[in-house]
Amino acid sequence: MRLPEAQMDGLVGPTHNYAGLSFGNVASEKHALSVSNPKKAALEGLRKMKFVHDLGVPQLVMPPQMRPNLGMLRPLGMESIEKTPKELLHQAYSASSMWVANAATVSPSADSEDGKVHITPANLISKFHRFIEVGSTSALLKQIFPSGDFIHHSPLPPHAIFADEGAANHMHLCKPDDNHGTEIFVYGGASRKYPARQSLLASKTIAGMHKLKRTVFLRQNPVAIDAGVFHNDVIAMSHKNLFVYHENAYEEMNVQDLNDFKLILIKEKELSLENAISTYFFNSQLVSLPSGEIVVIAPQECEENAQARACFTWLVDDGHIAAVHYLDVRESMKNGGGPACLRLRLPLTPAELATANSNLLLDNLLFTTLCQWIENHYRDRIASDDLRDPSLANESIAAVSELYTLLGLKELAAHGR
Ligand code: SUG
Repeated sequence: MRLPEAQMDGLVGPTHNYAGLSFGNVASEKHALSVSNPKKAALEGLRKMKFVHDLGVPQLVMPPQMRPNLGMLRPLGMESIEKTPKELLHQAYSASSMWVANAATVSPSADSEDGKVHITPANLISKFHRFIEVGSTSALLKQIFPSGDFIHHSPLPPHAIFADEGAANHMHLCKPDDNHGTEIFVYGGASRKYPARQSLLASKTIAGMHKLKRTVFLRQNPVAIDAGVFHNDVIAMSHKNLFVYHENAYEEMNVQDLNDFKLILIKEKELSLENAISTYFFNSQLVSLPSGEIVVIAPQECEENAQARACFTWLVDDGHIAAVHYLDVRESMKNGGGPACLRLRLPLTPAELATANSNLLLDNLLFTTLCQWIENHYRDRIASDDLRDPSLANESIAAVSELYTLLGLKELAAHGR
């Protein structure tokens, strides 16, 4: 029996809504201004965490950030929710910190010359509603991993040349029994339609800061970006020595660099780019069980799509994965966030994991407590006009404040940008 790679999920916050803020993310654009259900969203995410915990995988909870982000609004002269322009309100209210695959790039100690775990919070420069997560994310990560085994870097400078979206564009491949491996960084190609959200300079700078021994840099295929692949984790999935990717994922790929690993190419005729994006097949979450077997947690949408279901069936039949579990995270999916977007992988040794803030480690008691907290505080509908309602602001801030106390975390309300 071994310790599987730990997972940390972002708990969906009480202001989860559909504001159409992410140009290039087709689900976010499609559902812009529709009515959200924050209670359902938070419970879906929490049930996924419980499912992973029940598989025997260590599961941590990353709490939501305080929204609306008054620390961002006040210096801009916005003293009242009623008078704040709608487009700014949408930014201030976004619960986007739930997608912790964009929180940071994490490199395991085995990959680094100094034998430390390196963490660089993403600067999220491409979208303003995400950029305002960065201060609180950095502070939270330090509270979650306070030990000297972890090196917390500052986010890269907030400029487009350093555009960085964290683990969603980063993969770590290694042998099944050895964390020492190769880190793959994926950066944007020259898209004609949508902006690329990760720059090569950002990826190379992080690789240098993390003192990585073995790296590979892959350029995204602009055809994929233009079809709606705004992050690598929408077109490839990986875990341990397994790397599954779509034919149209990269501009070119030197497979010699990845000879040590099991590369599985999914062809366009097996799963069209369109179906890959609509089902979020590649945003499935691969996890190892204590037995060493790899299982996958896939969005429910994959079970309902013949091509995606068939691809999973052959991955199981050919012995690459032991089982596929389809879970419903539809509220998050409607904003372009699947099972893998909701989690940050923590490839830690047992000793390193033991130093993490244990208040955030999910167990049956914390699960029940969080379910109750959600039931007590969350609305089951938020429409765009509700963002003007000061009582939504007050109740959301009170709820998150209560949660921080409950989890023994320092209040982060003061963090603006
Ligand atoms: O940054 N959606 C997120 C989804 C992030 C998905 N993460 C990964 N692929 N790892 C984004 O585009 C939409 C919010 C809105 O429109 O209200 C949003 O931010």
